[in-house]
Amino acid sequence: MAIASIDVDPQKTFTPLCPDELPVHDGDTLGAALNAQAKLADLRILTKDAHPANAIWVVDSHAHMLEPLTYPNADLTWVAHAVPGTAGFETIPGLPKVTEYDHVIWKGIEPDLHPYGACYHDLQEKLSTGLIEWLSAQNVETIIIGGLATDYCVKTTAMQLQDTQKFKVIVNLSACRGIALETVEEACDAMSKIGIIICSDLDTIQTH
Ligand code: VGL
Repeated sequence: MAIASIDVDPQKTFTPLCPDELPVHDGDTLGAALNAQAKLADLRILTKDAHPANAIWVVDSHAHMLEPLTYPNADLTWVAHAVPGTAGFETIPGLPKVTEYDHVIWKGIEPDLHPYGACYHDLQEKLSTGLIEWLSAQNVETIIIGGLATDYCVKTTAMQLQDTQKFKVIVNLSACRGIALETVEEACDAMSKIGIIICSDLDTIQTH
C-alpha cells in the first residue's frame, strides 16, 4: 500500500508574482512545505490549471469576477489565469520539474470547462481525469494534499478523493494557502464533516 502526495495547482498565477491573475497571499512561498510533504510519500503528483485565454468564463477585470454563470461546466466568472505559455502557468519556485513527478494532471483545457477538483474535467463529475483510477492502480491508501488554493481547488480535490471512499485523505494546511479567511474556514468545516483529516502541522501527520 502506498502513500501519495499531491501538489494542487502550485502555479505562479495563484501568487503575488502574477498580481493581475489570482494572487493568493504567500502562495509563492509554498515550495519547501510541498517538498517536505512529498518526503512522507512514495508517489508525487502535480495538478495544474491550464486555461485558454478565450475561455467562456473569462472577464476582463477583478471587479467583474465571482459573478455566477449558468453554463453546465463553468459556475463563476474569473479573470484569465494559468494560460499555457505565460508566467502564470509555470510552477512556483523550488518545486521539481514537471517530468520529475510520478503523475501530472492538466485541467480546464477546454474553453467551456472550469473544474476546481483534479479528479473530473466537468463540474458534474462524470468525466474522469483518470486521477482516481491511477491512484487505485498504484495501490495508494493514503493521500496528503497541499497547494493552492485551500478554499477552491485543494478543497474540491480532497472532497472528490474522499467521496470515493477508497483513500485516507489528509489536507496539510502548512502547505496550503487560501484566497479568503471566511471561505478557508468554510472549506475546512466541509472537509472535516465528510471525514477528511485536516492537519496544520506536518509533524502531526499520521500516514498509517
Ligand atoms: C482556483 C479559483 C479559480 C484554485 C482556480 O486553483 O484554487 N481558484 N481557479
